[in-house]
Amino acid sequence: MSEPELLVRFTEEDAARALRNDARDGLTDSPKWLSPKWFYDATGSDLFERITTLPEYYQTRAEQQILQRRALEIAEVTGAATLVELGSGSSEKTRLLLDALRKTDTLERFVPLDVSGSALRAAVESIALDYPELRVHGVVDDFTSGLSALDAGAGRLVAFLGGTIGNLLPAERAGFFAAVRAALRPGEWLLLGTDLVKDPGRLVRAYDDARGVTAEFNRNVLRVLNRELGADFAPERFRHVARWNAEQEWIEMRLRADRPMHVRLPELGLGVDFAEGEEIRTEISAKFRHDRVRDELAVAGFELRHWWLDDAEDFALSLAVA
Ligand code: AVJ
Repeated sequence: MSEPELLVRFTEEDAARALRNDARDGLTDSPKWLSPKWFYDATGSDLFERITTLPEYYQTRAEQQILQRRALEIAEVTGAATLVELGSGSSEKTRLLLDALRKTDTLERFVPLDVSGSALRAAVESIALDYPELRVHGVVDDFTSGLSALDAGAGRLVAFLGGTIGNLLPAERAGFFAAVRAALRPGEWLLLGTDLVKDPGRLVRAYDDARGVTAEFNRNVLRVLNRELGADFAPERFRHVARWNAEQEWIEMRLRADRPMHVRLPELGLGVDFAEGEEIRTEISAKFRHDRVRDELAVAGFELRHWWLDDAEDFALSLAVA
């Protein structure tokens, strides 16, 4: 086994600066917003792992089912020498791909990229142990801001799983697809997981589960601001709201102040007022249809070659070529 490498392009200081900028921009805007990327401290990551096991949250299981069935076909079609995984999160799905690519015997390198250095370090160590024939090069970076880490290597397959693409606004999404395409050469591949438009009742329940895990996950972002910015949010005074936006075809998560409040963020020299019922938008999670995925990829210069669904047709895995 060769020692796994870890390249830090996004440091703790970068993260701290980005959080301060986001919190200042979002909490002084009208309506107020916060970026979903700040959900994922250790507690938030644990809460998300719990979400993926909830009966209402079908996405993770659906994507897993598709990957289980299609991983070998993906390996055969792409013949990838390098697997790049963006926002690498749960390594279980990654292992399905790695196992398949091991069978076809083309893979040389695995490049997981994630903003969380601690999560990535652990993932890189365990993958390197289990796949000793691979070179493992972890990259700590924010995939929304830089993709030049993709530069090295040939025969690349870029995987962006879990439906995380849905967290980007349409303009950000277009920028992201274009940046991935610009980093690739013709004939290289993108594997993309997208949640699909479906009955709004089911969608809302997936983001407002009976056990209240998603509500805690949502409120956790306020705890992150309290800890990192010395803010004095009272998270329990904010109600979790999940709403289907039919026009935009996305789920919105919000936090609604249950009374007028003044919140101090001393590290920003900022005080923020909330009216009773005022909301902070904390996440959008866009839901897709085949034609939108195909068209948005085409605009960026990708051709959609495969579109695979789970049995319930809840989730899609797309394989596109540059
Ligand atoms: C990890 C971004 C795919 O949007 O469904 C889960 C995050 N938010 N429950 C999603 C999330 C609320 C999740 N992604």
